[in-house]
Amino acid sequence: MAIKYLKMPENKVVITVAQTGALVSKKLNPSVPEQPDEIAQSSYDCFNEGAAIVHIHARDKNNVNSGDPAIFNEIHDKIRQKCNVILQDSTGGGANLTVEQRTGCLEAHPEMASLNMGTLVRTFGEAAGTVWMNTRADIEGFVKRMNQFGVKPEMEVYNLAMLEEVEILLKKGLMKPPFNVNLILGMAYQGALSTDHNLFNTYLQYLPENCYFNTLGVGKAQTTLGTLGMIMGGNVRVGLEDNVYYKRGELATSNAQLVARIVKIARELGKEPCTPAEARELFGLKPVK
Ligand code: KMH
Ligand code: ZN
Repeated sequence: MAIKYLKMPENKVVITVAQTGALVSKKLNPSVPEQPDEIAQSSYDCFNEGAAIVHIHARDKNNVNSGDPAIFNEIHDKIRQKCNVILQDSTGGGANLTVEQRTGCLEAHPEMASLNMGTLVRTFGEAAGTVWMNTRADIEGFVKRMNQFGVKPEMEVYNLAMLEEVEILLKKGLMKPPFNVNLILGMAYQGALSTDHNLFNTYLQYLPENCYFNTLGVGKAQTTLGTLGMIMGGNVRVGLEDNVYYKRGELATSNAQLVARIVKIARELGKEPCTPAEARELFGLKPVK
C-alpha cells in the first residue's frame, strides 16, 4: 500500500512538548508545571532545547483543569514575554469540563488547538466508566469555532476508526491543508491503540493525503516510537503529559530534559529541530515576531 501522508524534509523535525496535561500532577512528578509562571518558564526551557510547539493545558489556582480563557491568556502572555514558540491549546480539557468549556481556550487566540477525533471511555481511576464526548457533531463544532478564531486544529487520533473520522472531516472542506495529525499509542486510560510497531505502521498506511503527522507514544514509547516516527518522516511529541519518567524507575527532571533527549536522537538521525518560524511556514501558520 502506497504511503500518502506528507513527509517532513529529510533533515528536519518539529518537536512538540506537552508539559502539563489533564491527568498528571506534582504528585506523580514534582516537575509537572501547573501554574502560568511555571508553564511559561518550562516552555522557555523547552524552546531553548529545540521545541517549536508547546501544547498547553490550564489549571485554576487549586490545580483543577480549567477552560477559562483568562488563564490561557495569562499563560500565553507569560510565554510570549520569553519566546516565540508556537502556542497550541488543548480542547481536550479534562473530565470535569463540558464540551462548551473545552472551547474556552480558543478565546485566548492560540495558534493551534487539539481536536480530538472521537468519543472514548475512561478506563480507570476516579473517572473510570465516564464518557469523553467527541461526537461527529462536536468535532465539527470545534472546527467551526477554531475557524472563527483563525486557529489551526491538530487532529488527535487514538485508534484506526478515528483515522476514518479524519477522512470524513477532511471531505467536509472545513479546514485548509496541510493538515496536522497526532498519532497516539499506548494511552490505555482512554483505550488508545497499544504501543505496537505494527499498529503504528498501520496508522501510517491509512493516514490521508496532505497530513503531517506527530508520533505520540505514551510512557517509554515516547522515545522508541518517537524515533521510529522520525525515521518514517514524521514529527514527535514529548513531555510529562504523556510520560513522567526519563527511564524505568527514574522520574524525568523536567520537560526540557525530555525535549533534549529527542533532539539528541534527531541529530543522530541527521535531523535538526525546526525553529518555531520554520514550523509555522511548513504548517501554514502566520509569522510571529
Ligand atoms: N493526552 C494525549 C494523549 C488534548 O489535550 O486534547 C492527548 C491530548 C489531547 O493531549
Ligand atoms: Zn493534552
